[in-house]
Amino acid sequence: MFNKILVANRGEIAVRIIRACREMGIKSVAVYSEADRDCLHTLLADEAICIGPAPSGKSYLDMERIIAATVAMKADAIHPGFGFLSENARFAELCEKCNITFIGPSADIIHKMGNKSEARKTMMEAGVPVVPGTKEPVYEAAKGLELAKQIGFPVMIKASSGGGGKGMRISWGEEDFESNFLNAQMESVKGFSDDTMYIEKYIEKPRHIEFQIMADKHGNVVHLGERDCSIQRRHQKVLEESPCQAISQELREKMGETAVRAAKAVGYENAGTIEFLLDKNKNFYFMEMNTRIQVEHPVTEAVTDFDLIKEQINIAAGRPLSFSQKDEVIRGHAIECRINAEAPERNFMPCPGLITNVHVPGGKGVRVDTHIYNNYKVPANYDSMLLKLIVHSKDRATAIAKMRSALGELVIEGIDTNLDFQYEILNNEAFQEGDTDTGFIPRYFPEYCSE
Ligand code: MV4
Repeated sequence: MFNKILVANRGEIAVRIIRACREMGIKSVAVYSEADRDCLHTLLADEAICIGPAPSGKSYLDMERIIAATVAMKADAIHPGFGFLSENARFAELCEKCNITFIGPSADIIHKMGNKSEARKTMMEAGVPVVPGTKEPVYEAAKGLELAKQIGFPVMIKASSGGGGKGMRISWGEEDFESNFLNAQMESVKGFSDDTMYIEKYIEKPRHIEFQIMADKHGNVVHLGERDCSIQRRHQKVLEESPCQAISQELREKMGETAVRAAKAVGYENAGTIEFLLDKNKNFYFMEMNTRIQVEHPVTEAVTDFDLIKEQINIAAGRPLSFSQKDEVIRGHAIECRINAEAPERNFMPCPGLITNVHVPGGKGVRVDTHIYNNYKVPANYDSMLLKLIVHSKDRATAIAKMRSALGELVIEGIDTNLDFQYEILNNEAFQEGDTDTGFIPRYFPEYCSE
């Protein structure tokens, strides 16, 4: 087992990883920027080292500084968390070269799954259902139009290096294809220096369903059920839950088996997520694979009772998974609400600043993952997520009741948050009936969705 792990991240996920290390008897090292001297992860770790100024590019995204800190602090492994360097294949490779264990999959797999059209092709060849569309990359609008006509309109034009909706456009017919293709491609060239595109049939009102995968070095690959992440605003998840109301046990087993097949097809190792679109007729299609632990992992922890961060560390150290597929029991229902420092009424503008008072809810089945505390000053340099509130109860209705009660207890003063917006989602009748898809927020909260 590792002696010391460097946590190459900040905020609540760094705190989450430090806690897992402490419980496992592993020493933890926090890295922090000059803006994060007072952040909870810096204070909570066994040791901490400043890696540079506030801008991420000069601290949390600076590979050389993080490797140097790891060597200086004599840590034997790095946990990258999510965001920052977590899906950077060059960073994973650099760790490998420096004899530092990267807690995650190999650089090779990160690279392969980071290219969406290549991932799509790999999955097609493995017999994993993908959205009907192109198999080979597309570079020219004229060629794209020809293929789009074969697929049938409407189509979704996507950038191979895309993500978070960047480099993605809908085309409703031949007339608007060329301009949308060129716009999506231009965005991709600007954002990712890559003009590689692919085209899919447009799926109307899909649900975003993702399966949690865990794979060890001994060939064991297990899925831990799904999360429904359909409640999103501009490709940012707002609320996640497990299980999904629309998925029967039979469909869960089929999708889960498919997710395991997808992971096995690439020789996956460590924690990963297979994203599917689920259409109105319950057809499911592979979308992307995320090669990191995700923000919403506590939802899966609640319904399975496994500690995914500890499993990640065990896997990286060569230990076998602590459970097998037959141990997978989904118990009850879990919901996570992301609480951000932002002003919904001002187009969700980030609102950093001094938190003058915090009170967190508690009680059975209530979990709070956060790095904030009284008199903590939220820096303007990073993501606006402050806190994750996760509830677990015997069924969806009681979980919703618990979440409404917990949100009612949560107090964050001094800065604006989306707390009231979360409350409105939970009070929405369609949400309460489980009638959700990726169009939920624009449909029921159009006033919050001005472009
Ligand atoms: C789609 C789609 C419909 N049809 N692909 C959005 C982000 C990127 N990861 C994929 N996305 C979508 N791809 C086809 N062929 C609809 C979306 C989509 C979406 C997906 C998941 C969660 C929220 C979404 C919001 C709008 C559109």
